[in-house]
Amino acid sequence: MKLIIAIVQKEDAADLSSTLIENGFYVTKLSTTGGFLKEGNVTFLIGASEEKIEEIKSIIKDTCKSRDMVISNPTPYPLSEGSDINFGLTTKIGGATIFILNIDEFEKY
Ligand code: 2BA
Repeated sequence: MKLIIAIVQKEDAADLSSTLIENGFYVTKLSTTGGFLKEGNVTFLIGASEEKIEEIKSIIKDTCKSRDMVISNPTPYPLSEGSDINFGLTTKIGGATIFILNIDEFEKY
C-alpha cells in the first residue's frame, strides 16, 4: 500500500478528482495554501496498491498543467510605497508536486 500526496493548482482539482474517481480510486482533498505565493491550492491524499501507482501518476500528469504566474511580492514583508522591487517577476507553477509514501498498515473500520 502506498499513499500519494499530490499538491495541485485549484484550476485542475475538479478534473483530477473526477478522473481519479471515474477510474475507481479513492481520494481525499484538502484545501491548502502554498507557502511561497500564498495562493490556494489543493492537496490530494490517494491511497492505493503499489501496482496502481503508475496509473495514478499518469492521470495526474495528463490532468495537471503547469502555468506561469506573475509574482507581485513573494516576500513576507510589505514593499515600501512606490517601490517596484519584485514586481512583474514570473514563476512557473508545476502541474503537480507529488510525494509517494510507503504505508505500513491500512485499515477501515
Ligand atoms: P508555493 O509554495 O506557493 O510555490 C509556488 C511556486 O513558486 C513554485 O511552484 C515554484 O515555482 C515557486 N517557488 C516556491 N518556493 C520557492 C522558493 N523557495 N524559491 C523560488 N521559487 C519558489 P511549484 O514548485 O510547482 O510548487 C507548487 C506548490 O506545491 C507550492 O506552492 C507548494 O504549495 C507545493 N510544494 C512544492 N514543493 C514542495 C515541497 N518540497 N514541500 C511541500 N510543498 C511543496
